[in-house]
Amino acid sequence: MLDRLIAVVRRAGDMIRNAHDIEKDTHEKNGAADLVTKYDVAVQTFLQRELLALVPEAGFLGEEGEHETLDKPWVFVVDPIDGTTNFVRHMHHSNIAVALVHEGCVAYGVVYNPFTEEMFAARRGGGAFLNGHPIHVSDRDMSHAITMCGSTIYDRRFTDRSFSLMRRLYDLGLDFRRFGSAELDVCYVACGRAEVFFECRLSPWDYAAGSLILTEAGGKITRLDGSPIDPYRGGSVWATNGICHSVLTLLK
Ligand code: LIP
Repeated sequence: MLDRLIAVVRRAGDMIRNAHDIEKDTHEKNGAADLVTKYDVAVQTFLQRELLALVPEAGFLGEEGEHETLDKPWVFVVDPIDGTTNFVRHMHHSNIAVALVHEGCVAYGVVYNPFTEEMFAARRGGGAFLNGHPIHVSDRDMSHAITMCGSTIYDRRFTDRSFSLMRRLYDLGLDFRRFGSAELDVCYVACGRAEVFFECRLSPWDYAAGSLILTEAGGKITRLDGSPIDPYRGGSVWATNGICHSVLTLLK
């Protein structure tokens, strides 16, 4: 099944890599921080058709469009373009994220950046891979940690907390990065490029696929209060290499 999911996501990546006139038919959903392009819609339509052909009995929870009930045993949780603003501005740091969830537990995760052709993938219990090669989190402690952050631009109620956390983690660690794509941030922790990622509020499609890739790579992911994440309901995300996870207790 993982190989078949990868094949579908790779074809969707061709749609993004070949995109043109991106700014045309781009509009704001909830303000300038929440964009949707014609490619978000086209890629999600493609993914829904192809993924449900693989698992016809599954539900589908995608970023764009209506959200159906989640009472089916199998559910796809999909972000057709995670890092939409990066995509619109040709930053080439965006991805397609597909999670296949079984009874509320992520069973398969695929995160693909079509610009770098980096395919992160995992099956529960089967390890995590980047372009077919095993990946693992780093063993760096917090003093050597690079922290990636999200600024929760959709909801300015979290601005002060986001920047306060970022400053405290900067003081505890080595440096910080803000890349603009949560799923890739989580995968960068999984492959050891960084040690910590947090964001005060995300939608489930922004982290569901990456959450399995990270845990299969030896990392840990929870809410900022330490509670478990939910692949169906959004909230905060605290993703680490495991060694740095306990820093959370210093951030209360
Ligand atoms: C993005 C996330 C990012 C967050 C942005 C945005 P989108 O997802 O991946 O971490 O900070 O505000 O939500 O909307 O580009 O798919």
